Amino acid sequence: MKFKDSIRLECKAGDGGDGIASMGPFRKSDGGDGGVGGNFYLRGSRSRYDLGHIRQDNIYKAENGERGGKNQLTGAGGDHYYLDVPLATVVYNDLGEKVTEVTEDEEIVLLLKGGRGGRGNYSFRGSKEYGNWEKWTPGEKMPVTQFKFELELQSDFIFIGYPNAGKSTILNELTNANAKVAPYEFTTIDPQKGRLDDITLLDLPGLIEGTFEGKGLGTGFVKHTKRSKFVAHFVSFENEDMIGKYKSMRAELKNIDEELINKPEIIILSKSDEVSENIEKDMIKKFEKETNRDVVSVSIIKEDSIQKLKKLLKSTSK
Ligand SMILES: Nc1nc2c(ncn2[C@@H]2O[C@H](COP(=O)(O)OP(=O)(O)OP(=O)(O)O)[C@@H](O)[C@H]2O)c(=O)[nH]1
Ligand SMILES: [Mg+2]
Repeated sequence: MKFKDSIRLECKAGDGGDGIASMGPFRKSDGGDGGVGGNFYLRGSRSRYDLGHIRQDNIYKAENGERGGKNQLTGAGGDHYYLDVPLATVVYNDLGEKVTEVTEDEEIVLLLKGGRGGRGNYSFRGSKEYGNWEKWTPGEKMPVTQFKFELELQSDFIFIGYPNAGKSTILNELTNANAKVAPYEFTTIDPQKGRLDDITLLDLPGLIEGTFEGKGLGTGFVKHTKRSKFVAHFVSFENEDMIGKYKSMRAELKNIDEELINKPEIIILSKSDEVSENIEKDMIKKFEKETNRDVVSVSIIKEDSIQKLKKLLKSTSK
């Protein structure tokens, strides 16, 4: 299924129930008020991956309030509607103005308030209108409202690097994720999420020179980098000039979105099994000197390197 990070949706809160006119014993008005309509809520769900579970051809509705009853009975309130959304979901109205956002698991945000119930004839007692026993008012009718939902994935680390650097392999190794891995470029088309204890990792499609101009898979993923705290920058030992590759990726990131190079970054030198240990150690030193950042090397076949990487992710995100 295609990753869905943007949808248009029609939502509606429940209508208020009508009040009623009713004549009780001794010709006394006893018609109850209508019930209040259900509210429309959004509920944050950490386990939702995208907006794909929401059908756009549906109008999502909260339940209407019921009519009032005889004997001064107020109608039942309509049930609220809770629409589960992934994190973070940002909601815009049809003028493009931001209405609200949902950023926390289980967070409940009111999107549309249910309609007020109408008045039954009993409620007019004591007023001039009481004489007119037929007096009642309708419940408040709620409109269908158009929204745009935009998903902006939240994460602690985003995985960034050239295609084929081993990003998805490492994501799968560290987390419960099951991202596709293959020995060719642009295997990952959509962002892939995984959790390492309480740390969220987000594996992004590989980037190349010119991505900012639409080459490769383009920059559609950029909105999913905004809410990440750190960059995990992958450079594979398969490259002859690793520092050069690193620098051109940084230049590319700057073109894509200036904010990307201002985020705190750790550097992961991947596929360390491709070189000797001496080359590996030298390269770590070179990168540390050049960048002044935390640098680790990693190989999928070296368990101790995976443990080291885990440690670095945890200490960085603290
Ligand atoms: N030798 C070696 N190969 C690896 C290692 N990690 C991953 N690979 C291989 O490298 C290839 C690419 O791995 P992916 O995890 O798909 O790379 P990616 O960075 O996610 O690639 P894109 O999704 O295309 O950006 C696969 O054939 C992996 O099996 C490693 O530590 N050592
Ligand atoms: Mg991948």
